[in-house]
Amino acid sequence: MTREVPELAATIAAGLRTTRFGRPVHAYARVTSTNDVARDLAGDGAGEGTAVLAVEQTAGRGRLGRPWVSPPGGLYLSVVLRPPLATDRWPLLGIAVAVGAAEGVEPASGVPIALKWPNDLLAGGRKVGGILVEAAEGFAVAGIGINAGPPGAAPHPDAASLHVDLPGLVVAVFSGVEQAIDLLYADPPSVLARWRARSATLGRHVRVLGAEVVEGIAEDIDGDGALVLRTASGMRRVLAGDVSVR
Ligand code: BT5
Repeated sequence: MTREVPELAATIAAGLRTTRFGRPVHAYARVTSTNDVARDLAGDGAGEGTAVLAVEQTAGRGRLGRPWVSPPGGLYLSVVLRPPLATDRWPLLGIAVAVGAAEGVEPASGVPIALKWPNDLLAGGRKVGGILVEAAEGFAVAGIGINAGPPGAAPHPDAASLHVDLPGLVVAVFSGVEQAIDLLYADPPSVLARWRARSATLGRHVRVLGAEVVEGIAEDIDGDGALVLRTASGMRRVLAGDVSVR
């Protein structure tokens, strides 16, 4: 891990409108993955909302060990969660964090944000952000990556990138995610309703690559966060996978 960037942490702290999220926020110039640093802090007892931000990641990751390209300019943020929920509800954390991130990014950037199941953020149909929730004993770490930088500088083919003030984006994401997580803890169905309202997946003919390939019309997201598909052979639920629109 490299040096801390206290002036960045201070700028964000000065703008925070949350009660827990980002309190505190640790900012670093460069880390392997902000999820690794947040996991260590949580293992040492850090409370819910403790956050790690990095200017750049050298080994940013997505789901299933896939890489997350993380050059300077983008938002790389991880937040410690201590959900007061039965662990069979924890798959909903990623859904809630995606809803909250979208609700923060949209007003901060002025760009409409849609959600692709399970928790990709899309701008203009292209992936502009992703969420990686990693669970451990008694806590989870929610990793949030949002592409940002100069106009036209997307870090990945087919990706979108936002031209925004980064500290303002971080503050907005903290607010959105705290609200969505609080809503999840109090009333999970209302988070699902907010996810549906932003969905770019429901109603589409999709192919889901998970434990197996399932193709059909994406009808709904159920109370477990699973995607419900109408297939040629009946209704199917898929708990994890990657969606492509047919
Ligand atoms: C995700 O995985 O979308 C979750 C990404 C989470 C990143 C954050 S950053 C802070 C925290 N620390 C971490 O180390 N991770 C979290 P997944 O759905 O598996 O998507 C990964 C795929 O997206 C890759 O295989 C690429 O095809 C593509 N990709 C990689 N980098 C990208 C980028 N910057 N923008 C758009 N797509 C990208």
